[in-house]
Amino acid sequence: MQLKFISKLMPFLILFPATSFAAGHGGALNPTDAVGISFWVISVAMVAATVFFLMETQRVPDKWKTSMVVGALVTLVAAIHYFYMRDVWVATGESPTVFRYVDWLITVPLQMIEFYLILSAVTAVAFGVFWRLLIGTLVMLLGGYLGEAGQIDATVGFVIGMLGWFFILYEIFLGEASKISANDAPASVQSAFSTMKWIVTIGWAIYPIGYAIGYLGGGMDGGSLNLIYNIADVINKIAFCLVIWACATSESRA
Ligand SMILES: *C/C=C(C)/C=C/C=C(C)/C=C/C1=C(C)CCCC1(C)C
Repeated sequence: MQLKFISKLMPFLILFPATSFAAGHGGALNPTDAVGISFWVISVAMVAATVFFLMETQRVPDKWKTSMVVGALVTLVAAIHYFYMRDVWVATGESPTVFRYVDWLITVPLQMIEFYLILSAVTAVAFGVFWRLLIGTLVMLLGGYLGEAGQIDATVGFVIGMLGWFFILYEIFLGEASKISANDAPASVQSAFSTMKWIVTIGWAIYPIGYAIGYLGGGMDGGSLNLIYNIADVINKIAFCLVIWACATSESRA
């Protein structure tokens, strides 16, 4: 009873710190700064998505609640990092690389957990699925970070990152996760799994392409790279979690 009450208040509890972060500390946003504005708009969209997912959590059947809450955590964690990243960008004009990777380090594993959760909402799933997706994520992000931060050669970092990503793709296209989805999951879960799988393929491809142009190819200014990463995050965070929401609500109607 009490828990239910608190959970109803959650979305509003989140709005308070969010609006205080939103006030910003690094000074005013220049209306001609497209990158700064994209940080701003996306941070607001992440807060809105968080409230939406938390409210909707109360509407879906119990077995879907964890997936929905994890989805809300993805957008909440991203919202907070976006407010900070905007501050760094506005105050210094530099890429907030560390914040970006801290955000990815938290939100990408949470999204990998989602693959595990939507399957385990409907059938028994070995924990190895989760571990393999997690390890792939860590390798991918570690390689990328060391390369972007200049700790290792940018090409080596890229190759390590790509290997981690391919490992994830293998698991969801051909590995155990894909087999569980194909053999044991109802149609609604299969279709969510499939859409999420394609987001991880096509939506995620935007990041290595940005990295490659920025660090390996002709080079790109920090602003453009941030804009590319920002747009990719809208697809890969908000749309990704909306797919889970759609699955949970269509399952519950069925
Ligand atoms: C919400 C944030 C997401 C979904 C971030 C995803 C990031 C990637 C898929 C990054 C991938 C990279 C490679 C595949 C190669 C090396 C460089 C990276 C880290 C940009």
